[in-house]
Amino acid sequence: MSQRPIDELCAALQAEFDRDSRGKGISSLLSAYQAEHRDWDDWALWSDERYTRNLVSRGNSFELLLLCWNPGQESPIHDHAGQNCWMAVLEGQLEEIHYGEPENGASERLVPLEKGRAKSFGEGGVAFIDDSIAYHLIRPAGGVRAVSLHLYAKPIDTCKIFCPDTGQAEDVALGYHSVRGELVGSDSPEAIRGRFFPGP
Ligand code: CSS
Ligand code: FE2
Repeated sequence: MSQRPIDELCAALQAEFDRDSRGKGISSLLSAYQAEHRDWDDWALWSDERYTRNLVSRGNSFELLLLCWNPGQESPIHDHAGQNCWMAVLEGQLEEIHYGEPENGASERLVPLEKGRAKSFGEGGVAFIDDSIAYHLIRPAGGVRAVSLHLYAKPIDTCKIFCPDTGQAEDVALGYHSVRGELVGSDSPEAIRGRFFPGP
């Protein structure tokens, strides 16, 4: 049986991390996959409650997720737990807004997060971020739903989300809506309830 193109992509991503641990060629691999294949369509699932996180593959060096966004849904402002994050738009358009640390640094005073640049990524576009660049918020643009492929290296199980008005951070657990097309039951170990994850 021939391998699914998305699994061939995973093998190529693994080979790239083995070759260069910083993942220099990852963006090109994601972009080439987007241009040629639509097999991800089988595993795209939407929820009315919030954007969904659907696992494609997870190993020691990275996890690959399909995120499905309805118009009006958005991520909280978040960090990436010290890991690298690549985001490739498969369908639709996604807006990314950067946020920086509040200027008061370590002081107790509550100040709004500093808003940075906003940028839209269309089909085939690939964004990269890590915590040294910025925190960010992602949402679909143009009033239509969107699908994106997210690669975290290494996998991320928890991250911080930030209140834009006070800069206050909160730790959240990240869970999956589905794994390779199979919905995750709410009593499963993968179904960690968090803000990034559909509730009951
Ligand atoms: N980090 C968010 C998506 S925006 S990169 C998540 O994994 O749910
Ligand atoms: Fe993110």
